[in-house]
Amino acid sequence: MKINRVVLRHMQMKLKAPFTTSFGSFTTKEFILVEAIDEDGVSGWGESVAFHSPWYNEETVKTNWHMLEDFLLPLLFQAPIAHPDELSGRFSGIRKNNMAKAAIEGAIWDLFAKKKNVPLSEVLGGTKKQIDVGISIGIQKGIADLLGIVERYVHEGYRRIKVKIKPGCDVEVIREIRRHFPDIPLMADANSAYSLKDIERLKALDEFELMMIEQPLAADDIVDHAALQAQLNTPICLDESIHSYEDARKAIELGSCRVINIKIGRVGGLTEAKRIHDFCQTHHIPVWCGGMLESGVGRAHNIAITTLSNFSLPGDTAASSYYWERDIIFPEVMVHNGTITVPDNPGIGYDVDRQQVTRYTTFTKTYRPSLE
Ligand code: OSB
Ligand code: MG
Repeated sequence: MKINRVVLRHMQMKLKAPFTTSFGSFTTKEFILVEAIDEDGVSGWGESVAFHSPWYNEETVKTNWHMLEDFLLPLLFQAPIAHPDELSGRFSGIRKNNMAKAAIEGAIWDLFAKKKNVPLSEVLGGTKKQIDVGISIGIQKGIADLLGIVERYVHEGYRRIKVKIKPGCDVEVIREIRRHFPDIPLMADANSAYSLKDIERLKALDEFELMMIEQPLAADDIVDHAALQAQLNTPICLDESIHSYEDARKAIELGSCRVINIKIGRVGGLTEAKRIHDFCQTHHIPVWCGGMLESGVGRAHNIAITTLSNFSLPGDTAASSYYWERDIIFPEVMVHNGTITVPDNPGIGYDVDRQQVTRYTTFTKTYRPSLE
């Protein structure tokens, strides 16, 4: 593949309802949409999952734009690409900035699959034709609101319910959900809100038979998580702590978790996501695909990677309509009885709706290989 140009678009999409975690509330999603166009005029699409502010990790929309403009796109333009797997090597001189790397790598994967005329899921080695999905519910004002929302999505058929917890908004909340829904597949995500000092509170969650507790301790930790996992019956799932294959290998070796949430952006792209998936499969660690409040483009990439066989637990890829009044892909992502039918069109398998893209674009810039 020879890339003729890359268009970066700064996007702003209003969420249907604010999404609240232990770090605060979102009302609008700001992100970078990446379009890579080859010499034949074929477009591949990617999405940066970095947020406006660095609460989830150290990256932001602005740092991603900077990394793409000043470092990653010049490396991309240096030479043609035979296979997207080459990009992780080409970018290896740039430390971290995984979400920026994944954004352009994702566009190249889509382009690669489109040139081969096969679905992205298939070029990644996925075989599932349908995937099971769950839903992630943000922190609500009161327990009554939360129970109402749980009821709604259980009724819609989502395959598991995830709720956000933080100190003071945990054991009682989970107890109440369990009282009303004794049998639903349920899990809790702490987004690093606890430390080992809270071990008794976390142990108190064991009685509710959660599928797992996601990222209870610090975002950069795998040592304390190992100590905690040794004391808990509930499996720990790591999210923020896993940035690479090497992180996954070390966490599994230490016993820091029994499940891993793979987010394509957090680990630097689909190539690394697949490596982690394969390693976890060999070591009997089930994985699932996390979410970052993506637009349809990011959602399509998540669906494609989830078709790999060790994505054996429902992920966070909800229907487009959970977050968006109107998505930027056509058709939008639909969930029926907790499953998504994997598209069988080439590449990401959904059409990007350029009219909607334009509507949500705040500014755009086109990059080309320099002429020497
Ligand atoms: O920790 O998984 C997380 C959203 C933003 C940042 C981090 C997380 C989340 C979610 C929602 O839980 C995932 C989604 O529905 O896209
Ligand atoms: Mg999480």
